[in-house]
Amino acid sequence: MQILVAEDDAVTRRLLEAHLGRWGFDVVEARDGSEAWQVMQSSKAPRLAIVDWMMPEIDGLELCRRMRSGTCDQYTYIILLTALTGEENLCVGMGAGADDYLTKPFNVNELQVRLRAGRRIVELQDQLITAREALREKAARDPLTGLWNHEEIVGCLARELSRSRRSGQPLSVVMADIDHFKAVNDRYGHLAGDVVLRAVAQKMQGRMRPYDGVGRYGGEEFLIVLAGCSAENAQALAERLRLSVCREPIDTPEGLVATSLSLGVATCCDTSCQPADLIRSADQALYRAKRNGRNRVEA
Ligand code: GH3
Ligand code: MG
Ligand code: MG
Ligand code: MG
Ligand code: MG
Repeated sequence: MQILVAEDDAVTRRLLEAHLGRWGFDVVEARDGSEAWQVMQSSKAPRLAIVDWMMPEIDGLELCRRMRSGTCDQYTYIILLTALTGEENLCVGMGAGADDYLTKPFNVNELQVRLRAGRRIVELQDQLITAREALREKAARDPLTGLWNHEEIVGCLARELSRSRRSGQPLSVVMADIDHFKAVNDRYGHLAGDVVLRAVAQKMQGRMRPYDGVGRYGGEEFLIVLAGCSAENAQALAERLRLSVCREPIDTPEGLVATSLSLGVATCCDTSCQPADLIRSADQALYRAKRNGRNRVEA
């Protein structure tokens, strides 16, 4: 684990570095507060810090305040290490944002156990962040297909649309609907229907670029958001999707199920275009594809 040592006194700094190196820490040294603040502004800043109070320019207190001002990406556990003793100084130091306070000359064993406590807190926080990210990801997915759920894909469309407005890049969407899916359920049962849904979703996902958004818009309807994709390219992609689904039947426990998709394509054509406009146009194109015989692409 990386640790920042912010200390203007070379002797103390070398002493600290020797101990920390022995305890397995990867030491990042700063010879004053400004250097320390530069280190802390990087996205890979150390999560533990030993900070001296009295340093030229930016002192330890000011460094603590800046580190707690909300501009750093992650939380860093700070041990303030200072020759200033007494309860009053301790209150000022911890009031500025330090997590712990140690006076010089410091006891090596005490520093080691206090660092261990800091490390526990940093590790616990990392576990919480990982768990929260996993929950957020899970909440954004459709449980049956693993695609983005309705809210997420509509949110993705809104974000990509405002991005494309700023960049002037085109944006296309595809609305895809499985043909006669009710009949699949009626004939093979809902479990086989679910297998078909998952297989179609997998085929779609497999054909997308990593930055395309694919979501389950509703029951057997899928919305695809294609950032930077022209009308022509979106139609070609929709056609490839159509072919990949209708070319081979889907293997289910109830037997092979022939499946096809109807697809509607819409492309953003002016800066006033809203997410709802694009969805409406894609829906209308999809409706034409159904009316014109299904298993086809319309724009
Ligand atoms: P069309 O070609 O006009 O789209 O006909 P369709 O039968 O596909 O369309 P319709 O809207 O009449 O029926 C959609 C069916 O999709 C009805 C519904 O039971 C089924 N469905 C929706 N969600 C699921 C699901 O999660 N699992 C299964 N097995 N079926 C679903
Ligand atoms: Mg000093
Ligand atoms: Mg439908
Ligand atoms: Mg359908
Ligand atoms: Mg229908």
